[in-house]
Order: sequence, then structure tokens, then C-alpha cells
Amino acid sequence: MQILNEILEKIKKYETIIIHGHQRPDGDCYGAQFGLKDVLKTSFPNKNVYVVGETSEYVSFIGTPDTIDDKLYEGALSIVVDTATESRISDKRYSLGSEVIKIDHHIPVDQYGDLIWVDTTFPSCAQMIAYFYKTFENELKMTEVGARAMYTGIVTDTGRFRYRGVSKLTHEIAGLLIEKGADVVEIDNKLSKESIGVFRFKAELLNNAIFDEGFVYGIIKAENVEKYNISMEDAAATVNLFGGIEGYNVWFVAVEYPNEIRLRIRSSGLEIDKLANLFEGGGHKMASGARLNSFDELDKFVSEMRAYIKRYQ
Ligand SMILES: [Mn+2]
Repeated sequence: MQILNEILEKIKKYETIIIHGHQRPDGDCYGAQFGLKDVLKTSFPNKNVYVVGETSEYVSFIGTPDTIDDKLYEGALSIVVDTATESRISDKRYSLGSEVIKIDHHIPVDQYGDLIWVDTTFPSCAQMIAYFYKTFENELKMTEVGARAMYTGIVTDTGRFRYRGVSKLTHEIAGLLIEKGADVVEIDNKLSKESIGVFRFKAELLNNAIFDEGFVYGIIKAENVEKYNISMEDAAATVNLFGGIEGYNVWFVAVEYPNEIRLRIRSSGLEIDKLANLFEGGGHKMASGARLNSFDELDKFVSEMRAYIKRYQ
């Protein structure tokens, strides 16, 4: 692919490269960021390569973001991974760089950047970074640090290789990462560990699941997150628990954040990204996010959901 050559050429031109992701980074965001950092740092030891943005406790074993000074952006290349919406880029200083590259697998919302590589056929952004590496395998290098990061990104964004988009290529790339040192069991253990608080939180949430017309959902109040002393990431990740119930092909959780309610919507058939678009969201056809100002707007969302399901199912 021509775009990959252009990206590599651009990278070669810059001495300093700063890698951004999205707010509230997940395993794939971290996987792509730290995977790319490892590939670039290992292949071009003289370059200064940084990862910036928010931290994620859940995947902290992948790496820790760097704290850098504004002046490092002078003459630098910014690369933003896994982020469709410009306003969701974590650390707004990406625009201080001389040029910006966007690498993403979400349905595009804002096409920011001087070079754009967006491919929604990739089930994770980490797979894109690993594919980039694979394309120039003779020229690029990686260590087990990068392999672990990208493997983690792939397994988290594909729900352990279960979602649409997982392909022969996904498995080939996972195999390559294992060959490069990703430890399957170690990564799975790290991702699977949970506290008693998370366990009990899940039990209460599932017990209070609300079944509507063809969809099921859970309401996550900040006070409950506090009561069980769990992270917001753990709370939001519970959306996956609602999948697979017979007769309920769409599900979501509504998570209370300080100034907004964030919805995580999932589907096993009906495309729900258009519905998410109506509520300041989007993402993938089967996995989208959206937002409400408060729980007062939940009824409106639920009735839109009912109508949407009736219309399209
Ligand atoms: Mn992703």
C-alpha cells in the first residue's frame, strides 16, 4: 500500500516523533501507541520517540506515557492512533508538531492530519501497527515489549479474537507477535485478573439489568463505582457481560461520569453506529459510544433505541 510507504518516509525524515492516542485509552490504544514506539525506537535508535496522553491502569503493564515539554514539539512529527474524532485526542499538543499522521480503524469522523491511514477492515489499531511493521520487516525491528503491547491491543479490541473483522491476517499477525516474544498466557492473566470489588459490582449490575424491546442495558451510577472501589474502565468494560442473551441482540451500559453519561453500545446484528451518531457518538457498526448530558436524557435514548430497532430489525 502506497500510504504505508509515505508514512515510513515521513517517519524517516523526523528526529522527534510523538505518539498520541484517545482520551480514556483502552488496550488497543495503548497497544498501538507503545507498539509503534517500540518499533520506531528499536529500528531508529537515534530518534526521540515518545508516547503521551492519559494513563490506563487496566493495561499499565504495557507501558507508561512520557511527560514531555512543549518545546519537544518544535519540528516534531505527531502520530495519532486509534482516534476517529479530533476532539477525543488525548493531549491537544499534537497540533504543535510540524506534521500530523492519523492511523485508525474506526469509521472516520474527523479526517484530521497531513497523512491519513484509515482502514476499517482492521479489527484493531494495534494490528495496523503490526501490519506496518510486517510490511517493512526487512527494515524495521521490534522487541518483546512492542510484541506484548500489540498482542494485547489485538486481543482486547477483538474480545479475544471473537469479533467481526478477525481474519486470517489477524491470526498471522498474532502469530508474528508471539514469535517476537508476546507471552499469550502472561497477557491473558494480566487482562483477566479482577478484584473482589469488580466481581461484586458485576453481580449487582447483572442482577439489575433492564430488559426492553429487543435490547438490554445496565445503569452504572458513580456512587456504585465508588461503593465497590473500582475504576471507571472496569465499570465501562462490563458492557460485554450483556452480550449473548437470547432475543436481545443489542445491549449497552450507561456510565455516569462527572459531567456526562457515556453510553457503550454493542450489537450482534443490527448496525448501531447511526443511532450513536444521533447522540454525539459513533465508532464501529457493532460497537459504538455515545453521550448524554445526564440520566434525565436516558428515557429519550431508550425510546430512540426502541424505534430504531423496530425500524431496522
Ligand atoms: Mn481500537
